[in-house]
Amino acid sequence: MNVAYLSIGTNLGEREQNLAHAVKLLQAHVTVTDVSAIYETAPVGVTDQPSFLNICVKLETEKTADELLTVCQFVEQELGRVRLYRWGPRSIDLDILLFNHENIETESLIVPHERMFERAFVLVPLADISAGETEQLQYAQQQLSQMDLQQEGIVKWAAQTTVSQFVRDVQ
Ligand code: GSY
Repeated sequence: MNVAYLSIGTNLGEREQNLAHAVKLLQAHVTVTDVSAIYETAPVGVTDQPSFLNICVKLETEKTADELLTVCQFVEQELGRVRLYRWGPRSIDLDILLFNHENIETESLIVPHERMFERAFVLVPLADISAGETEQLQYAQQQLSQMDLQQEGIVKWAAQTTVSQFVRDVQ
């Protein structure tokens, strides 16, 4: 059994619904065990765009990392992912952050995610669903402890719930 963590973000359309939909779609392919609180986060990269809602989820799966990437891309397509331009607004974005304790570098996938340790919008929700179980997660905690969340523009938007509560209104 593999354990993976994903970051999910959205800043177009019905943002909260987009997140719930994404988690519901993931459940058809993997076992989502934990979901973080929802955070409203200031855009990183191109800053002149709407604020994001971000979450992280923890999942268990027999799939390989490459197969999990295919699932993430499928979920993005199912939700009719719109991405206006690189680093710009998008309806939904799923990134694999961690896959077990592995370091993966292929043409299509880099794990741990290249920029995760410098992004508060990733590290804050990740801290809700992890507790330093691996060296990578300990490093994530350490990086987070050095960040000023007010300055990073991170605000809790909705409290953490169970996964089934999180997807309860999705048809
Ligand atoms: O990398 C994911 C898309 N993205 C985000 C995001 O999810 N949240 C915030 N706050 N800024 C972002 N910039 C990009 S690109």
